[in-house]
Amino acid sequence: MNDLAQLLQSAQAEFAQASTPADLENAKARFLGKSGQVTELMKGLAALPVEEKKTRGAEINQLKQGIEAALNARRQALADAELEKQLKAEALDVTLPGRQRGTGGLHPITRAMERIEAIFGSMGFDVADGPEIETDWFSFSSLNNPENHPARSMQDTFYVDMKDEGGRWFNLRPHTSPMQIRYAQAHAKRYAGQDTMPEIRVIAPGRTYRVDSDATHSPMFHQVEGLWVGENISFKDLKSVYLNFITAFFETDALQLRFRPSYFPFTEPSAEIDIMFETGPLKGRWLEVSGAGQVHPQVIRNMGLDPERYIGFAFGSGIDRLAMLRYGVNDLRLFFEGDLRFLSQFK
Ligand code: 2NL
Repeated sequence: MNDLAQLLQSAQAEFAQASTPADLENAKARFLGKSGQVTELMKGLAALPVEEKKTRGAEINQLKQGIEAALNARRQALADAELEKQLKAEALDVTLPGRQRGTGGLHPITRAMERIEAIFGSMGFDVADGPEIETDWFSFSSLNNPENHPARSMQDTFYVDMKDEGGRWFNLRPHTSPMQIRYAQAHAKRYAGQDTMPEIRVIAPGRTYRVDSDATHSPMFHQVEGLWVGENISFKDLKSVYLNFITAFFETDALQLRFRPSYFPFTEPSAEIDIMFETGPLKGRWLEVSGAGQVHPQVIRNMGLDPERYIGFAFGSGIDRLAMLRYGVNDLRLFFEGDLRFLSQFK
């Protein structure tokens, strides 16, 4: 093998050994650079006789081309390897499950409340909303509570460290009745002086507060009250409305309704409403679900209406209890702990 073929071989070997583009360019310089071996051979041509210069020059050129070809081939191979590495590093496993966008859900109490609003809405009831911090008058006096009634005591009602215009402490409303009094007052005012007034048909769902905390009582709980006042609204309307509500809420006709005599300062006569499922896990047990009654004449008067002309019924039900029965929840506290293992079951 002549010197030129050997040189080509060693160039190919060095190129093959270069594992990075920088190594390769250094190897190239050793052959084709300013004082590279091929360049030195070219310089040597000057000293040769003309004939030999021609053939030797052609041979060196051929060598140079061979080396450049080897160089380019190695450059391409290194670039390919680099690309391959990069693709591998950035590879997407399209068979992996995608990242899920977790979907939220409404709280079961909210769901129950929305169902209640929809059912009463279908019977023509409006929905009242109002403050959770109330005056003594709206929470107690307007509802005919006597001055010394135990509900007014610090043991039963939460008070706020602030007094109203009459010098009485504000309270955290212990029921949603104040919203109905406010609603009825606005209604009465709006139609005052007119011959006829549309009936008042409203429910008041919302948060309520009492000093009470155990397995079945939370200091913050939810209530829905209902009010229907007109010129001829009686207990039979209460019974049909409540039966319609409860069968729609529990999505069953297989239940019975029972009224038991009771007492509230704001209704007369008053009743407790019990229901009994005829099927299912609670079958045959009477469950207390509401208090109700005919609105007391003094309360009608406090709404700004004439009790000689207007009469109606009101009821108050615990939403938490209804939601427990509806969704099969056995501990009230689950609603208020915020445990996702519980909450995520409602979607
Ligand atoms: C109960 C008792 C009741 C009412 C609430 C009411 C509201 C107005 C006027 C008259 Cl504006 N009454 N509400 C009436 C009877 C009973 O709730 O034990 N609820 C859980």
